[in-house]
Amino acid sequence: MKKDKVLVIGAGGQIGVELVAALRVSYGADNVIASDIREEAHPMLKDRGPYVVLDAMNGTAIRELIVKEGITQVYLLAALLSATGEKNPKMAWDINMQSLLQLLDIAVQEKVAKIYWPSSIAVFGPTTPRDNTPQQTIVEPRTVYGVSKYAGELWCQYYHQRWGLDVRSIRYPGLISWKSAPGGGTTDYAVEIYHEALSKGSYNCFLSENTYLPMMYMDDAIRGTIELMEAPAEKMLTRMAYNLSAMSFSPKEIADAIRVHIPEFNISYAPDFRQAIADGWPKSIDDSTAREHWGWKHEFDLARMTADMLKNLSKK
Ligand code: AKB
Repeated sequence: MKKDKVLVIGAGGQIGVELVAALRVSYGADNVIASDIREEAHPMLKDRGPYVVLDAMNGTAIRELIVKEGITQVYLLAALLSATGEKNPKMAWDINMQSLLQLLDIAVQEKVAKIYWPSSIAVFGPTTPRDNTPQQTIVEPRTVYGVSKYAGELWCQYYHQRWGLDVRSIRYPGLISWKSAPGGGTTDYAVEIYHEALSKGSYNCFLSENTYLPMMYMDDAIRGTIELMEAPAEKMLTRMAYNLSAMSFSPKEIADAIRVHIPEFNISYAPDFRQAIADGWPKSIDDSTAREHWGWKHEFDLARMTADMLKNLSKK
């Protein structure tokens, strides 16, 4: 069993519930503290290890917990995503930035060994090359979420260069999972579609049929995140977030993949404000830098993920 003491902030979200479960296997249940602003723990976090009610904006409470528990690694997952962020840009900026900046300071002052903070493909914008978007390219995000993620990446790099802080990050594509629901993202359709295929046999998609976006199954995302965090520091040849890719598909293609299992499944399209967000993002991602630096490899493609999603959601 590894020796670290880990704190996950925002553990009740789509990534958090699965990340906590995976970390507890490696570090021991008692050595991974799940925390979230919600009083009531997510069912996947209940009675499976320590749970603390914690506001990601409350630096005093975070510092106290880190000192009291001797925390050596923090994963900061609390954030407002792209679609929610556009409804309240100032709030998205405050939550996404303030939570990061105060944690970076606490980590330096309290000598926390490692920090994880997620970035996103939302850092890219309409002026970025959209096919096989490289690790380093034109970056002019047009959503407040993307602006906060890119600014956050630069802050992480700055704290590493200035204070030697070991802070690591991934630019997640859309994440697809059956255990927990996403909230407030532009890529959320790719989770909703499986639920409605099973419950209604049809889905009305908020993106148009040929909108390609980079996506990843949650199993790959969790494994990749832990592999990044466990990689030796000398392999981290960039301290900006790593591009990570697994698959890229359109609503039409995911519907076709579902029809292999549910032939009568029907999809319709009613694009809303999220279409403009998707149109400014990459269609596919070049993640060769992560593959070269620390050996990233994805396992799930669209067909394998679809079979797994439908099997598990049907049981659920
Ligand atoms: C979103 O759609 O906002 C997120 C993301 C790509 O970061 N899933």
